[in-house]
Amino acid sequence: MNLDEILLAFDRDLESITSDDELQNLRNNYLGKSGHLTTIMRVMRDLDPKERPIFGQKVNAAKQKIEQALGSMREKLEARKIERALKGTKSIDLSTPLREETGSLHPITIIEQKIIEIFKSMGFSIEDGNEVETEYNNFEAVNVPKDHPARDMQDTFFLDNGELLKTHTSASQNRIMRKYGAPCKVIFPGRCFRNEDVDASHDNTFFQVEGMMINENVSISNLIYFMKEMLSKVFGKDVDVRLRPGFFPFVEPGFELDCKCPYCDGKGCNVCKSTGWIELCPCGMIHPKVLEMGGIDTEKYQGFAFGLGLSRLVMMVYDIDDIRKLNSSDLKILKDFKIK
Ligand code: FA5
Repeated sequence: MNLDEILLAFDRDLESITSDDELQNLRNNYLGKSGHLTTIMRVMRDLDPKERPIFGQKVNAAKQKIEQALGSMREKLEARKIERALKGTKSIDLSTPLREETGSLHPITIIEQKIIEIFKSMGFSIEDGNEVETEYNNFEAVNVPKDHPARDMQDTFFLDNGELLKTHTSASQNRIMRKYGAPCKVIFPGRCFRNEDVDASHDNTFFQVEGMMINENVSISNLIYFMKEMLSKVFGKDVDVRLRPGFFPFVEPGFELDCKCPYCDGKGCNVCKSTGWIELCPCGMIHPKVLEMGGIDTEKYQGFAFGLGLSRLVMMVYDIDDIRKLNSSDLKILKDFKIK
């Protein structure tokens, strides 16, 4: 074939192309190593030297023409693919207003982050606890030996391997004492699990924030100071607290810390059930046995610990009437919470 015949044949072949593979074969047939244009270049050798440049230019022009035609065909094939994909789908209305639905933080996360920031600003370190724990850390290390009646206070999910889902954040106390030694100021938020009947204020999965301060001369007034600071910052106003005696094997003395209802300032409302006070978190001076098991010198150091019910605090902040809403996957409920 001469050059004109090659171009005519190419045009004819191009018309029948329907796929990317066919297009690639066509390219190889004309521009490939043994393609028509490559082959015809060999003719140059037999030409009169004067005619060679003219012939070379003609071959290059033909090559360009073929390249362009192959490019256009590639675009056509792409367009056909898109057309096929869109067939049967509804047409797109570009004038439809954009639906600006963005994700939001879970209310537990919002308050947890707030508490973390507040305690950080007061010099506390933040730690993460395990959700699967040893029986030792969850019970023995916090002075709840086997057969101690206090174990019944926290119905436990045991795992087949003898470990358990931690029933309280206190399960991390021993590990953290061993990590930090004394003195230390640490808070450790975490998810806890209890195998108990669920109702509006009890869930089998809930969050606590544990706090611990160990140093020389630490007393319960340090605890009162930090809790007042934290609550006043969470509620954005001065909040009073009070202590009542409470029993927990890991603290001595132990207390229940109540805060004056921030909604009615102690006058009585439906949040505080007309009592003016809200039971907020158990706390106390860490039992010397617990400190010893954590490797702390009890001659020199004392400490306080508290176990704040984070899920219950979140319910209070956002006026949520049922704790189970917090673990629900219903976005209609969860998206209503805005950052306070
Ligand atoms: C404890 O868990 C102790 N470890 C707290 C502690 C730490 C005391 C350090 C002293 C020193 P308690 O079982 O009371 O204590 O739980 C603490 C808080 O967790 C409760 O006040 C409550 O707010 C929350 N809580 C307990 N059980 C549930 C539950 N089933 N659902 C939701 N919140 C719960």
